[in-house]
Amino acid sequence: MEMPQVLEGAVGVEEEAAPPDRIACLTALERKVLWLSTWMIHNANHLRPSRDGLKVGGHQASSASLATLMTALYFDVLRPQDRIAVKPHASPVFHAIQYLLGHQSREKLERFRAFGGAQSYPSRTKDGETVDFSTGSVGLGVGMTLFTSMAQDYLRLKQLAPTDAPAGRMIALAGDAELDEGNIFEALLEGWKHDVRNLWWVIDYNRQSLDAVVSDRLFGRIDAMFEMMGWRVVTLKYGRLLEAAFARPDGHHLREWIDACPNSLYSALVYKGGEGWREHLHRDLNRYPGIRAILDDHDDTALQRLMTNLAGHDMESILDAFHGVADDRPTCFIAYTIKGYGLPFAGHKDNHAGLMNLDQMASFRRSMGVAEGAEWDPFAGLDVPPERLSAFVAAAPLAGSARRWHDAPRVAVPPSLPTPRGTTLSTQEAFGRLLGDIAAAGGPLAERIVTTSPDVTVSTNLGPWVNRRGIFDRAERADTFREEKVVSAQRWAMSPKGQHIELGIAESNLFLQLAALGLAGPLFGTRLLPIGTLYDPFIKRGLDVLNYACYQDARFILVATPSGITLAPEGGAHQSIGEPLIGLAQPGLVSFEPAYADELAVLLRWAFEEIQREDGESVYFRLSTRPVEQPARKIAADLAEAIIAGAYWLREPAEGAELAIAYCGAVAPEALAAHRELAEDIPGAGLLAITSPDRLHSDWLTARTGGEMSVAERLLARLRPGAALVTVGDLHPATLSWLGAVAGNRIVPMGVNRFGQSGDIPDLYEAYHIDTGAILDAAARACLLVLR
Ligand SMILES: Cc1ncc(C[n+]2csc(CCOP(=O)(O)OP(=O)(O)O)c2C)c(N)n1
Ligand SMILES: [Mg+2]
Repeated sequence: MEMPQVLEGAVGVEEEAAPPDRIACLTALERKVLWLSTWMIHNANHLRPSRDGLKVGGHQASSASLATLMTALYFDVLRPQDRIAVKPHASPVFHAIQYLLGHQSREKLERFRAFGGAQSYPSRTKDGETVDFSTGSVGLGVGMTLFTSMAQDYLRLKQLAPTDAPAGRMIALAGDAELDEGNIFEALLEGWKHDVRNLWWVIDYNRQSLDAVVSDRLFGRIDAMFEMMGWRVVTLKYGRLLEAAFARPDGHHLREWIDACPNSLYSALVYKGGEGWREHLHRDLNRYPGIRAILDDHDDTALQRLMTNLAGHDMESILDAFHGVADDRPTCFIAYTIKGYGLPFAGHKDNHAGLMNLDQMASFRRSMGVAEGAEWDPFAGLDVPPERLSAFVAAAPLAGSARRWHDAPRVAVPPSLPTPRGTTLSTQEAFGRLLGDIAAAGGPLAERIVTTSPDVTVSTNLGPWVNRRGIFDRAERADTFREEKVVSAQRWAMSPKGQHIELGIAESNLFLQLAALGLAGPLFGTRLLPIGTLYDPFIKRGLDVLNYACYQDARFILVATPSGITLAPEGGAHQSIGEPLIGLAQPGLVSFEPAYADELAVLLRWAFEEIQREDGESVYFRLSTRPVEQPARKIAADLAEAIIAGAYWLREPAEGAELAIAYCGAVAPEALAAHRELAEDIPGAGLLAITSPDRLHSDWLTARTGGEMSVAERLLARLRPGAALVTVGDLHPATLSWLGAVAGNRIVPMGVNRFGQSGDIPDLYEAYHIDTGAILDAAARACLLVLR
């Protein structure tokens, strides 16, 4: 059999080279994709023995809804450079398609939702290369495609990615209820501001969410909204059967009837089938002879097929729509579909978690022509010969290789970064200067750093960097204030050369942008070193998105500043408390809270390496605006190592000391003062500088299971067993209180666990008991505990 020739990447060429039986092959594959996805879920729930009594789940109805669209995309439309985010609960369809493409094993399908098997929701880190973007938290995969398209533009406009091949299209397959998520609208607006291109959002418009049928009023607005943002909207409403019926005499009455049919009635009738349609059409349209003729021509089965013939299940309509778009304008396809299409619970409002029972599955299997025992066979029961189908699949542009990720060369990082000069500095100031110096020095590191911030560029001290490196835009845009000779400390000209992406105030967008930039290596073959800045308390605004970015192993540096009640006059609404616990608990993110500029210089350099290490993580710096007197010292290699490991003795304790104070971050001056006073009564007391509660903690956990001594244990071993330990920081006390369990020290954890308020640092530190006096009191209490 002759292999059809498919040329990669050239718009419109696929049409010419397409084999004549393309529709037959695709329709057959669609049947198989529906079958396999349904069977995979059935197998997981009914045939695999359960050891814990839990329902396994899976989404047969949500999968059926996308079977046609995904078949069209994966076997015909997508090119290797396109990247796709799949609606989370269509994961079974995705795995079935990868299986047919030869990129997924039968074992993994049999173990769908089991340990080591195909994942419930497509996961980059667990399912591997076939997945471009992880999904799961609805709305985020959709937004992710938009920011990845911006990342692609960033690279291409700077010639950092090859421009001889066409740009990839960033494609999201979205459930209609995903559009309720606010992050979608935030992303849309940002995308419009940045003139985003090469973006397709395909909306699986089945008019059902998890709980119910969605509001009729909603979609009247959706297309207008996309158009307002400069998108092309392609509505795929009726399939060819229905269009043919509408073209018959009186057919327009049928169209008007369906157009006016409320979502909930349409869904209910889909569920009821031919008889239900007949009853309603008879009641409402019987006066038209043409409609009576249509009803007479269709038995119940044919009438159900006709009335459910929406364009999102009509292969030819879908292919026409996708191939009809040849430019880079962002395009929203609103594809009318049916949730559970082809399955017995199609259209039922409660079908989201519905699973076919054994009898339903048996009759579905027979209707699919699949013999018992041939359930996993890739091409059994189809009306196109298997060898023809396998040749067709082999010719799909995505069939060639399972490799979807690029190897991106590492960016060289200098052995050290110069410590910002100054006797009194805040860590935020130090950060600004460090980046400013990197910008001035130039070279490979400076070329690959890209910064981004949600409207807090200046107030998080990115100014020195931006002044040297400029703001990114697809077009050149002048700095009007500068041209008009109005004095300003900030240069604000924009161009494709710029290396700062300025976002509007939407923390969710910041984290999606960081996720996209942080995947530039595997997605586009060129590593970027993204740095995002925001105020520490607003991490929580974007927290699910930060988690999403980490879940798919995107690599970036997050600089959160200002932080804590140390922000003093700004007041409680801007003062963060629990964020260090996020730093401690968030997988894929390592956090630091240094006190001094020289520590930050060591850590920032390390972070540029860490985010490039194969099993590295993203890095979160919690910084402060408080000017702090800097230690006069040169950092030797062993001290640098300790700073990175999370702690070092700023004042060494005497061997077997009775007491130590352990501090983290901006309270360093109070801790030093308290230590100085204590030294008179307890001469051997130690002062432990903690740069990363997170690193110390995770090292302690690892060491406990490995039987080795952890960094924290080694440090605390200097003290007498059971010695008193006071921990203090402008952070929730639980961040450090676990230290008491490391070596059995009597601990008094201090920190902030109430909302902050306006004030100056002396007033606030006193009111929240993290001032010198409070540390001394705590030390006294801790010593009493030891004596008791
Ligand atoms: C952020 C978030 N909240 C809630 C859920 C639970 N959830 C999963 S699917 C879904 C509704 C899906 O409706 P739709 O997007 O229309 O997809 P359909 O199943 O209709 O294809 C919900 C609420 C989730 N996955 N993510
Ligand atoms: Mg839906």
